[in-house]
Amino acid sequence: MKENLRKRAIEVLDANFQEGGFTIPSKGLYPFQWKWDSGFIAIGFAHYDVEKAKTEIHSLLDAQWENGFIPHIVFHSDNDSYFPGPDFHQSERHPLSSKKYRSTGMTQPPVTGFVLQEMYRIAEDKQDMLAFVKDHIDKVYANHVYFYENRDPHNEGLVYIYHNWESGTDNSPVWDDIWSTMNPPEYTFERRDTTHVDASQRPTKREYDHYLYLIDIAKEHNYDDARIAELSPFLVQDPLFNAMLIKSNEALLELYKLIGGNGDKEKTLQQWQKMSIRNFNNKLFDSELGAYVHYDLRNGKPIRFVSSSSFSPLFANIPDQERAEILVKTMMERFGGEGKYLCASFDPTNERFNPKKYWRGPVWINMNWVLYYGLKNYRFDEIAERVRQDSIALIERDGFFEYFDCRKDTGESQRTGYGGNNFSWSAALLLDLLK
Ligand code: 2M8
Repeated sequence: MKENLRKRAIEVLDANFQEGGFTIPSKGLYPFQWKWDSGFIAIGFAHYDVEKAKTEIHSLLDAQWENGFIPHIVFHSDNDSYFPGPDFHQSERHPLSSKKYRSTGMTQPPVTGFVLQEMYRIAEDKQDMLAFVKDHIDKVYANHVYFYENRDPHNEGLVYIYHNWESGTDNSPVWDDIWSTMNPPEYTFERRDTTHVDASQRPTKREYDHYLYLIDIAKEHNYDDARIAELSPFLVQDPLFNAMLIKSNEALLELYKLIGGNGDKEKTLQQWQKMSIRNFNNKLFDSELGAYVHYDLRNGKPIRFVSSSSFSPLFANIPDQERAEILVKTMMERFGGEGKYLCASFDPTNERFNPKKYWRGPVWINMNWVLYYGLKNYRFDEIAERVRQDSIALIERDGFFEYFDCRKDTGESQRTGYGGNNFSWSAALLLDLLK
């Protein structure tokens, strides 16, 4: 059984690997390289094809801008099956953008640091992988410098995102109240996602108007970070995004120690860690909800909802043990009921929860992977094991889908894996969870 799943996961990943040396998340729906997908995919490859894992990360970092920024999509090829493509994003307006690749002018959660460490952990030939890490780590470090220098206007050690696509959790209900502060124009455009996936499982047309409008504002200012920080109606400190940054800081620190001779960078990383972890705990923990929440930097207030992002700080060792216990209690009470697979992407007890709609409720394997290791960090071994088993069970039930219905009894006659099929990170992270 396990062997069969493993074999199928490898088939999915290999079929999505492209000649240009990168892997698409899912055929048709997502035909380019995405930043955080790329990291999770490399972890999967590391289990059976180390060269592909290296190629994946190398090609992502090859698209880095001169200011250290790494874009959320690298448009390696012309492909009109995705909207919005490079002609809409026009990231070349930024003077320091890559001259080699077209890309978006927004980013995604900074996973690459901890991905390098995972690749090192998994690799059998440690020396060979350390040589790869040594050749690439400074680029990842430069990406963190970019974040701390350009995305942290109040020097809190907490970086902002200016677009919901930067969060990775695209249409989370967490953003609904921000959308209601905006009134974007009605754009005329041809959606491509809904030609690949049932529209009821994707964001609405009106939500897309908001997404496009935010890009237009950034474009108008040539993707200048300071102008965006001043003007974007969407400016959020996201617990998931910041937890990924903190986890990657920790990974870079440990890898630099292994490499040796990088005392200055180690010192800077330690300073960032101290400030980021302190302010993360002070600013983003909501003791009434018993969870970390997003902070709306534009409107100066917390966004008080519990989502799977609320638990991601466990992965980055951010809470102390006592707080970790509170978090897990919240997770089990709201998300962990008997009839449910862990872990829904949004609070199942909230009226905004939708078990079929993208980031408004379904289970995502990448988030489960983050939670699995997070729970292990604090010795919640039984719950961690449940997250692992649930991830495997969902893939066995539905296949290698993009997201899954968390209800054990859905009452549906139709399949309950949603979005894109043969989805790369579901396959890649299953390989890691299976061993
Ligand atoms: C989804 O996002 C893209 C935009 O970036 C889309 O809907 O077109 C998200 O799930 C995101 O987290 C993911 O990286 C991307 C590719 O898998 O798809």
